[in-house]
Amino acid sequence: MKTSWMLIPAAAFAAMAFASPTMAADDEACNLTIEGNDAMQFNKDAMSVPASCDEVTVTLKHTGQMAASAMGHNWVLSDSDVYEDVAKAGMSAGMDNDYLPQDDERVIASTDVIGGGEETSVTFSTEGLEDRDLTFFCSFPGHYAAMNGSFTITKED
Ligand SMILES: [Cu+2]
Repeated sequence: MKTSWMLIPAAAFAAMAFASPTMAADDEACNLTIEGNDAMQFNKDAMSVPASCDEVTVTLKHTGQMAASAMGHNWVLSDSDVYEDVAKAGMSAGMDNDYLPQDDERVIASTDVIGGGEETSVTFSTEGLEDRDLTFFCSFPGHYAAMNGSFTITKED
């Protein structure tokens, strides 16, 4: 995925320029972007998508300059009551496994670990996620306590 990341801003710009107001509103709502930086911070502490999204794509941009080995970030989604356990298990899984326990069903969705200037994304189904208390976080060792937030699937009336 890393080879094609430079194409994404151009595509997004084209979509903004040419989409009519009524077109693709649902699609845009199903595409979320979040940034991580060199100060071990996400730029959001809450993310949400409408329940009409069958799939969600989350794009993570590392706006810093530090290497993935020193200040790597990923975006991981788990139930809120287990995310800390997943993060701790990820610590011992190591960088080769993107600091996540492998084949662990508690990991609902996850991106690669990236370093400064990089971008990555993950697409996942919202099936079965409604009404669950979800938390997104970074599983890089020591980051989850500062880098986490709520993830909500909002029902439309
Ligand atoms: Cu991180």
